[in-house]
Formats: sequence, structure tokens, C-alpha cells
Amino acid sequence: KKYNVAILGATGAVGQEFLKLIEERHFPFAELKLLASKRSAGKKINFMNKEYTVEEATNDSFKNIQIALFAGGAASKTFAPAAVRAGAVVIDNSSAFRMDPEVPLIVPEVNPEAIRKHKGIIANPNCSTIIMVMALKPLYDRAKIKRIVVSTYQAVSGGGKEAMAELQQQSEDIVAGKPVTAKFLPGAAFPKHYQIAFNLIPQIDVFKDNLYTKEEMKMINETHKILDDQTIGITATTVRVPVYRSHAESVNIEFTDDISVEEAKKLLDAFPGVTVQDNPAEMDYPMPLMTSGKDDVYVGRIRRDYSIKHGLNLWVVGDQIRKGAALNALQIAEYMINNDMN
Ligand code: 11C
Repeated sequence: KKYNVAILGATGAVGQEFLKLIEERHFPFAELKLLASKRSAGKKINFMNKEYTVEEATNDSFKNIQIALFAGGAASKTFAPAAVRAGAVVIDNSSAFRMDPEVPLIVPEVNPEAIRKHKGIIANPNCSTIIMVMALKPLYDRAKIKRIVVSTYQAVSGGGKEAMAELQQQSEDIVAGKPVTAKFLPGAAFPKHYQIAFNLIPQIDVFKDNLYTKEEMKMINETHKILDDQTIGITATTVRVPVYRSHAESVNIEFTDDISVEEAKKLLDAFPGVTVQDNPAEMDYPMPLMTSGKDDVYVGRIRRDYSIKHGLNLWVVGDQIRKGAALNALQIAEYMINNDMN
């Protein structure tokens, strides 16, 4: 069977990755509709030997569409109701519906059965959350988790094309001895902007009243929902680093039971979508440059936390545009159609 597919946000980084993955994974599409904002409408995109014209998204764009892949952003909230009314299943990469109790929040390797409860919208989690839960799940299935302390090292591409361009421009200006300007990070609409080249910015998204950023709260709330366990203590610090692509995370986990390093390695390695890359003797560990463009989440530096009874430290790295966004969303669609959940 083949499906009519629409991509909303087709010209952005996640939209482009959707196209790559549809081709790579031979996703069974019949018609393909590329949608974007008015600004990008009319743009031509060559895909699998066919030229497509990007159309401006409207409420009427979803007639005869069965699967709508939403790349994210404010457009999701605007167009999801119309897409669902038209009979499409929306797989949405924005944060708009993630915490809605009516909307399943899915990482297919972790909680695929929750897809069955969808009422037209299925949410794709935040990239940093997906990458972390991929490493948590095989361990969590073996021993309950009491507490997680996570610090992230997030690539600029998580902030969009403009953030990537800013890192490049600033780096070139610094090398050329020119004055550096910062106009985008930590966010376009923010009152202040900071240089990311040769720097770190410990703010991703806006601050909430509790002094955590929205990105940090996403990691906490979404992890609770995906693992369906509100009892896990989670604290997060999310940081933007001058890396183009792939988020890295230092994850400290306290379990209720002992898991040895060897057992953790075996459990992680056996889990689909996770690769253990951990050989200190050979200086072998995952790094963003090497995981970019890869589907798996890589785990290394697996070691005991000797300061507590049952603790492990992990270093987790994954391509946040692939597994953290487009790949995860497409895997949701694949799981749904292969298991008659649409
Ligand atoms: C970043 N994690 O790296 C963000 C981007 O909720 O899907 C994705 C935001 C989201 O800036």
C-alpha cells in the first residue's frame, strides 16, 4: 500500500532531512506535497527525479493526504486541526501537542504501543529528549531509575539554519580579524544575543519561572511521559556549543538496583538504534563529528558513579536532525502503517 504524504516545513533543515530519509528508507509514498510558509512558496525542489513546487500551506492543503509530516515551529498549531479534519494523521515535530494527554509522545524503540491511542496527532519529542531516552530505556527495563542528572552540549543546527550561518560567519570573522556580530543566538526574538563561535551559551529557549529553560523542562517532562513514570527525579542543564550538528549529553543515572558496566554495555548494544562505542584503551568514544548523518544514538564513557550506591555515567551522542527529529518521525509513520495503527 502507498500513502499520500505532505511535508509541512519542507524547505527547512528537518524538512530536507525528511526527503532524504523518504528516499533512503523507500518510504511507500504515492503523492508527495511539499508545503511551507508564503516566503518559501514557489521554490522548486528536485526529489527522486521529479521536480516539486513548494506550495504555501493553507487549511485546504491536506485534502487526500493520509500522512502529514510536520517539521515543527508555529505552523504546527495553525495547521494540525485542518489536517486532522481532512483525515490525515499528523506526525508533529513541534512542542505544541507533546504534553497534551490526548496526544501520544513517541520514540518507536521505546513506547511504540502508545501510537495506538492517537486521535489524529502523534507528537515527536524534543531532540535532546529522544537521544537521552534511547540510552535510558534498555537500562530502565532492567532496573528502575531513581534520579537522572543530565547536561547537554547541543549543536547550533538545533536552533535552525540561521544559527548555523551565524557560527560560520562569526568563525570566519574571527579568523580574518574582523569584528564579530551576534544577531541570532540564543534566539532570534531575544533582547540580547551572544557570540557562539569559541564560546558556549547556557541558555536554550526561554527561561521559565522556576529558573530552568524551556529546553530543560522539555527534557524533564517529556522523559516522564515517554517512560510513563513520573517518579524519576530529573534535573537538566542544556547548553549550546559551537558544533554544527549532533547533540551530546552527559547523563548521570542513579538506579534502584546494581547494573555493572559490562551489563549496561550488553543491554545498550542489544537495543535497536543504539550503538556502544566505548573503548578507553583505544581512545574510542562517540563525538558529534562522527555521529552526524548517522541513524543510531551512540553511547560511550560508560562507567560507575562511585559517589553513589547504584550509579552509572554515560556519554550519549546522536544526530539531532536525524534520530532527534526527521528519522524518529518517519519511524513513527512506518510503525503506524506496518501495524495498522493509522
Ligand atoms: C534545540 N532542541 O536544539 C532544540 C530544537 O522542541 O523540538 C528543537 C525544539 C523542539 O535548540
